[in-house]
Amino acid sequence: MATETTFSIIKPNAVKKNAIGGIISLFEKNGLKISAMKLTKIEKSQCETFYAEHKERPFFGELVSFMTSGPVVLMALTGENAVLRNREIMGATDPKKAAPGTLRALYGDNVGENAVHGSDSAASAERELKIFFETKEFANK
Ligand code: 3AN
Repeated sequence: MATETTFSIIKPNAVKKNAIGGIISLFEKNGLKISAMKLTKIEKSQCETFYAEHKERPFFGELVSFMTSGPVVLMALTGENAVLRNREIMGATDPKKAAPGTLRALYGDNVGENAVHGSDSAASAERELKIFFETKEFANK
């Protein structure tokens, strides 16, 4: 399996409840390396670009307003099979359906405020990393 890099966001609800350390710790324990990271607030227009595929969904406005409501942590995660591994660590979108011990079960509040985002494919990861990070050279040693 090749080493790859995926994109992750620690969402505003998780930052607010002091869960940054707990979340990063679980990534590291599961073999993913933080290869880029920033704590910032996302601009509305950038957030709309990021979630463009959900533009027609009824929750789009709510999603953008939540994601821009407070600081988030943007990360590149690098490791073997990183896209899939990150999805497994996060658990199902709805925290009520997420397996015990996954990030969304541990820190999610509801389907919108579900603590973390993770790219759903290698192509999405590439697109999303490009939106938030200038470099393509993520440290993976
Ligand atoms: P995932 O993030 O697991 O790939 P998607 O792609 O179905 O899940 O959802 C994209 C984003 O939209 C997620 N961050 C999630 O929080 C939000 N979302 C999904 N369904 C709802 C909903 N019914 N109400 C509010 N937000 C939602």
